[in-house]
Amino acid sequence: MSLTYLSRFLGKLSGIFSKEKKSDISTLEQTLLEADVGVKYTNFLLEKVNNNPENLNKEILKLVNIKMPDTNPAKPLIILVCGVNGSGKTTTVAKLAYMYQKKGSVLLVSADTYRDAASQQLDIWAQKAGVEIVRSQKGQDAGAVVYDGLNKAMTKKIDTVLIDTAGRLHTRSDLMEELKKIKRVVTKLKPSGPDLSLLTIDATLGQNSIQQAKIFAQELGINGLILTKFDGTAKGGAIIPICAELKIPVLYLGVGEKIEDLIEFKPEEFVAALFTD
Ligand SMILES: Nc1nc2c(ncn2[C@@H]2O[C@H](COP(=O)(O)OP(=O)(O)OP(=O)(O)O)[C@@H](O)[C@H]2O)c(=O)[nH]1
Ligand SMILES: [Mg+2]
Repeated sequence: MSLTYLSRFLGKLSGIFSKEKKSDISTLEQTLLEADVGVKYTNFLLEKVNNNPENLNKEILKLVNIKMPDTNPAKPLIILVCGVNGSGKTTTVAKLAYMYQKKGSVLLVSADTYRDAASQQLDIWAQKAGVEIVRSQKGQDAGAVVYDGLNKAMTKKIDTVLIDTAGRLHTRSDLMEELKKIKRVVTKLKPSGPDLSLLTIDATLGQNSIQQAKIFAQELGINGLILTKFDGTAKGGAIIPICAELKIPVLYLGVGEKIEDLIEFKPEEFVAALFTD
C-alpha cells in the first residue's frame, strides 16, 4: 500500500504538518484538536514536542505502534468480529474473507441470529468473495451455529474461519454474555480460543467510541481494532487517543463499501503520511 493511497483517506490530518506549521505551536494545537486527537493527547503531544517539532512524529508513533496479537498456528485461524450495531461488522467480515481467500480456504459463520436477513446479507458477500458459509436462522442459538461452523471447518481442513456476530450495545449485559458464550464454544474446538477477537469501530464517531471500546475490551478481551468508514471522516486523528487509551493495535481501516475497501494499518506509514505535504 503506497503512502499516497493511505494519505487520501486521512482527510484533514494528511499533509497538515508541513514544516512551517510544525514550528507554529498554536497552529499545531488547533490542527490536532480539529483532527479529533482530543485535549488530553493534544496537550501530551505539545508537551513532548517541547519546541522541537522533530519530536512529534516520534511521539505519535510511540502512541500508535502497539504490539500485534499472537496467533496460534494450529488451523483454522479463527477470527471473531464484534461491535455495536451498524459499526460495519458484516462488511468487514466480507472484506477480510476476500483478503484471506487469496491465501487459502475461508469459511464464514453467520452468528448474527437477531436481525432479519442477517444471514442472507452475509451469504451475498460470501458469493462475492467466493467463499463457503454456514448460515443461520433468526432466533437460533448463536453458540450452536458457531459450534457447527467450526466442526465443518475442522472436517474440511479450512484455513480461516470468520465469525460475524449480531450488533450489540456494550451496555446490554445479556448480549455481552452471548459473545462470551461464543468465545467459550470456540475454546471447545480450539482451546486457545479465537486467534483474533476484533472490534469494529465506526471512525466517524472519533473519540466518542473510546468508552464503548473499553467495555468490549474489558468484557471480552479484544486483541485488534478495525476502524470502519474511515473514508468519510475528518476525525482520523482519533486513532491516536484510541490506541493510547486502549493499548490495542489497529489492524485495518475500512475505506469504503466495496469488498476490496480494506487497508492494513501500518503505524510507520500512518505517521509518515501525516508528515507528507
Ligand atoms: N463508507 C463506508 N461505509 C461502510 C464501511 N464499512 C461499512 N460501511 C457501511 O455501513 C453500513 C453498516 O454496515 P454493516 O456491515 O451492515 O454493519 P454491521 O455492524 O454488520 O451492522 P449490524 O449487523 O446491523 O449491527 C452499511 O451501509 C455499509 O455499507 C466503510 O469502511 N466505509
Ligand atoms: Mg451485521
